[in-house]
Amino acid sequence: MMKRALVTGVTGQDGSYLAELLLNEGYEVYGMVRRLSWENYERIAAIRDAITLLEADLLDEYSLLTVIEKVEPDELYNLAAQSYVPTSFDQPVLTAQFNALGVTKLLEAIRRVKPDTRFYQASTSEMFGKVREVPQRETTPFHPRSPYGVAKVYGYYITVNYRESYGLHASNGILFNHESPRRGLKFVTRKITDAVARIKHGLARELRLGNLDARRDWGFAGDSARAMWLMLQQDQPDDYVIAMGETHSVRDFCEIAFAHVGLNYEDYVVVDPHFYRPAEVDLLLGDPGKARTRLGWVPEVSFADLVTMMVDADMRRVADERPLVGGYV
Ligand code: NAP
Ligand code: F7E
Repeated sequence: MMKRALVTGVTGQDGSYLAELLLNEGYEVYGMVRRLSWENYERIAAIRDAITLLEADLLDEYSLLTVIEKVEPDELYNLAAQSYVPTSFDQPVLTAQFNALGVTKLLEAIRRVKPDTRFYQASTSEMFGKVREVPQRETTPFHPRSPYGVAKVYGYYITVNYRESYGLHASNGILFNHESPRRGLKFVTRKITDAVARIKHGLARELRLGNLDARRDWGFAGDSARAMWLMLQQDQPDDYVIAMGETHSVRDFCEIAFAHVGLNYEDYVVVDPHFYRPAEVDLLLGDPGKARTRLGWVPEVSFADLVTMMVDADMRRVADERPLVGGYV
């Protein structure tokens, strides 16, 4: 019998890659979507007819119970979240309701309806925040720097707690930043590659950014989706850091992205304090050793290839004037 997987956040960047991977692995794929006044299925357009979409919301535990009763999933991947760090400073309560309590609601629904469901929680390197050691690994203490990070620490520990209390097969992927041509346009990588394309095509003159010295361990979202799936194929649930093991600054990203189309970023990038955060995460660098050894996970796309993949995709989109994927700046 085909395995059934339920993906929350299927309309997001990661959900779309994961749903594709699960289809390729032979799963019956169900995606949870919330009701919006306008369908935002751009990222899953290519697989829309191959998956089943069901409406529910992380805020509404009854809708989660109903979806789990209907699907009876073998695996549930919880990718739904308010995922933009600056918004978490403006909407701290809503962020906690989605990213913290939403996880409890899902775990509790699984416990009541189908406790043998394997559960993946989308945890994040933002939990390390003001980092206590470099590189960060599974044992590094957390020190989140935003309401987003704080809420995700709750999501992490409630997942560990349901594993320890009720024996659920529940795992945390502690994923470092991962990007793609499907990344939302407000995140810094996609903001840069979109601007490079618009500047190159004469549609924009400058790019306004915040802290150019922030450093991140950036990887490709398709590689990250494989890591999520691998975690749920293990006999025992556990927590894993997923990272490239390299760190680069926002400035480095700009330099490579502009240079790829023959431009010098210094001629176009303007630092604008409007994009500074109340508290910054200065440096992230992950140690993916455990994932490599235990899961056999190895990323296939390098940092440089990721940047050029994103620039090339935005160059094609801007040239074709295709509708934007991931929202509008
Ligand atoms: P994303 O593109 O922003 O997608 C978020 C998804 O969550 C969207 O499908 C969104 O639906 C859905 N969602 C938001 N609020 C919801 C609610 N109340 N009920 C139901 N669905 C809701 O994020 P992503 O980059 O794919 O990230 C996926 C997950 O990994 C998130 O939990 C994020 O926090 C975490 N994470 C991401 C990274 C990264 O670098 N990308 C790293 C570590 C962890 P709509 O389409 O309706 O808005
Ligand atoms: O910022 C700096 C900014 O918004 C990266 C989410 O997926 O990854 C993501 O969170 C860095 C920060 O991602 C601009 O200050 C400078 O230091 O692309 P970002 P993020 O905050 O790291 C983690 C792992 C998640 O879990 C989150 O869900 O870039 N930066 N100038 C800027 N950032 C933005 N957005 N815009 C700027 O103009």
